Amino acid sequence: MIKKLLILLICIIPFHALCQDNLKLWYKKPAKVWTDALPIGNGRLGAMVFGGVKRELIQLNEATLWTGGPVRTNVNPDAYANLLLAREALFKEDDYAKAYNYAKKMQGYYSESYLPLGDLIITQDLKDTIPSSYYRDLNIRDAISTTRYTINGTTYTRQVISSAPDQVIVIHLTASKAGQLNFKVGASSLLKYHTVAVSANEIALKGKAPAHAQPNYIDSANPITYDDSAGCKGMRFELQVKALSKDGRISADTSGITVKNATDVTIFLSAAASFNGFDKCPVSEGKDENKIATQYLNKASIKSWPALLTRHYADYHHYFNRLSFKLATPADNTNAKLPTDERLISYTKGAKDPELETLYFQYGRYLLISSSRTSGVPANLQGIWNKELRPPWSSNYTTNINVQMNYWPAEVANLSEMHMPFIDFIKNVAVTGKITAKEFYHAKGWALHHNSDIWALSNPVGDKGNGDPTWANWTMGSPWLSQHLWWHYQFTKDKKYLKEVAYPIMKSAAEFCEDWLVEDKDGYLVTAPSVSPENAFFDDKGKRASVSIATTMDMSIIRDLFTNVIDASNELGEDKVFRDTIIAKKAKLYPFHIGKKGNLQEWYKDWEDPEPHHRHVSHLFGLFPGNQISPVNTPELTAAAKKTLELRGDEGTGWSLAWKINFWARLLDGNHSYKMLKDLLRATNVAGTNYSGGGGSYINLFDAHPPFQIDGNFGGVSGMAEMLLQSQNNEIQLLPALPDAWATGEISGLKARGNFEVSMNWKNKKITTASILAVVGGKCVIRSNEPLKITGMRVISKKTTNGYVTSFNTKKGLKYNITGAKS
Ligand code: FUC
Repeated sequence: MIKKLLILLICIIPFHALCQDNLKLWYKKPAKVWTDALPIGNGRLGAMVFGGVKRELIQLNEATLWTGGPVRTNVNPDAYANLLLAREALFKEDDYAKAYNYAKKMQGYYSESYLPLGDLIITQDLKDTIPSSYYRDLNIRDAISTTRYTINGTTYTRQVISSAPDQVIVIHLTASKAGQLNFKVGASSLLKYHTVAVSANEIALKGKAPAHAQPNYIDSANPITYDDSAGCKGMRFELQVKALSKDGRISADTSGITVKNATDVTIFLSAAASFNGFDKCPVSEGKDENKIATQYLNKASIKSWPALLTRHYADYHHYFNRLSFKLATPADNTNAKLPTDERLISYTKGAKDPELETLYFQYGRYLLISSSRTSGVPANLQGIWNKELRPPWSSNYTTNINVQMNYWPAEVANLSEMHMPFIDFIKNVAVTGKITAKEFYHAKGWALHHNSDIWALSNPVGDKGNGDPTWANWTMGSPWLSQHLWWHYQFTKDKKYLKEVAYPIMKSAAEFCEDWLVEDKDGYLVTAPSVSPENAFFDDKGKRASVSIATTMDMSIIRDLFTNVIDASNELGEDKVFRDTIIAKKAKLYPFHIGKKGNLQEWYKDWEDPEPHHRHVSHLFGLFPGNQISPVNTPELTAAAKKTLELRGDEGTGWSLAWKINFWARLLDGNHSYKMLKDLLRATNVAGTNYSGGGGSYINLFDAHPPFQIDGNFGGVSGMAEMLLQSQNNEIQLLPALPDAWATGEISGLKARGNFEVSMNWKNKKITTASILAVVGGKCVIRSNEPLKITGMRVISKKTTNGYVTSFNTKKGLKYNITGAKS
């Protein structure tokens, strides 16, 4: 009764998220493999908590710990001559194989790799090892992981947080009976290191990162090198571990910290690397990692566990509690009562469980808050969680879909601040990208290719000729990343940011595009060489090829940038001369084509696909994340986009499934989006790399590419948001793609462009009540499936062929309450 009253009370106070009470991943057994373990993170320090009984493993990461050093000599002086030759082969000879070979000669070096920091191992001195009860969870409402088990009548509890305000990971251990905690804490790393005993209760692991690691897909006799004769590359790092207890005895030596006869122990983990910015040598110009880690440790370790928790909760709730999402749940939702591993498996077999879907949504928000808070260091392919020395695809920033997908939900899911590390990264890559544009292509502006890293690498990769141009020579990084600069403005309406940060970088990307575009024989502006990531075609002679002219993706991305640059310069009321040139060039861009199968053509010509079900669906960029194709504005292209998706099929790796949720939402087909969501949520335990049929989710709800890749988690959140709210066409569309399975529900705290905060309740697929908070004011246009009333205003909902349109002016800071006109 008291518990019920408490929940009721909590629900009345304005933190709606507290009412969403399904916010836990929990299990009845410890993690066996890494993708069973539970992620925590403060945006810089990450950990995977295994929840072991006798032996606990907490695998650690630090977001800035990468191989390598600044990109200083990564220029290929032969690139420009080969660019001219590639163009000649394409335009004069239609020789795609020749163009492919010239493209290889335009490459620079590979990117660096994101690294694991180390393992913390707690070995408990226990006579029995089989507990009479066992429980572990990750509570994403509070960002805390708990492991609890009972052995020989004593209950042991371990809680772990990664605190952003205190910049440490804290492990709090208790025993229900006095003096029962006896354990040893040790730390190790896959990198070069040595351990020192700092004091009677503290050890430190001092290490060094490699100067270079070859990507894991490159066969190399010597893939990891530590030496750098220039004394620049290969950062230093330090992990400090300190244990405190009120009653136990603690001692430390280089093998670890030993705790005896304690009842309550707090372990503090502090870590730092010498990374000092993308353009500084981490060795000779590096930060003092010892000083930074020591300062954090000293400040945190004088605080009590309750005080640390209070500060951690306040920080985390500030972001997480902005959004709450509930769906009507069947009265007997037995699936929701299962531990998460069994729950996911039975959901995969067909059990209905809307609460698992809303949990998945909030888990994605949790992961973004936990992995994206370090300036200039956005979430990489694995967020901040990686255990491998040579991780898949270097766990780097892959820019032909992956890093952008990480940030699709940032604005709409009300985590605009978490977008900033990516925006700061774009500022860095716009600096190195200027050198790449000039040195490789004799072009203005900045260029970026399909891979980058913490050093803001921007060149085409491939170790000068070893990369496959199908991915390595994709040149559209700068215009695509610029989309995020514009989105942040659209959602915040922050003009100062637009003027000082976004517009100059967007303009510089447009200048690169101007120089990169060439005229074809019909006078269209086209890109060449051009690829459609990472797909191929059969050319007119039936030969398989991949490097050609003006792929639909290239043209769509440039069209997107040009439109945004025009809009941005209009918003700022400046740069008219440049705007007019871009308007003129935009009109000459090679247009969309509908192919003989009724699909949106992927290539310059209507070529056949050797892999019709390829995981990339790059030619639909204009549908999502772009806004060039929509049922309201371009019905014919929309039909072609739909056909394309049908031909591509529903299968795909994790991120591909996630992308398709977004596509179908933009086609306003909620049931198909929902089908893709269910596919993304299907349980998988595939450990290695598997492109065919393995996409889904591991039991810790990490996205399975396979292997684990975090983009699908974030793309999934974005897709679910797109099903409920869209705002890409200067209007807010409420419930555009609601599936039958979500007929009744409520969401509060979604964001729409124009800086509107939207909440909605719906029943039987119809809005009952909604509200729009005009954070900055301005005109608001709503598109809805039924006519609407706005409390205290006389507005008319105009019937159109695509729902009803209601327009009104808003005042800054006011909330507008909406009801369905018929309700
Ligand atoms: C692209 C994709 C792969 C993978 C890699 C990180 O190359 O085609 O599937 O996601 O990035």
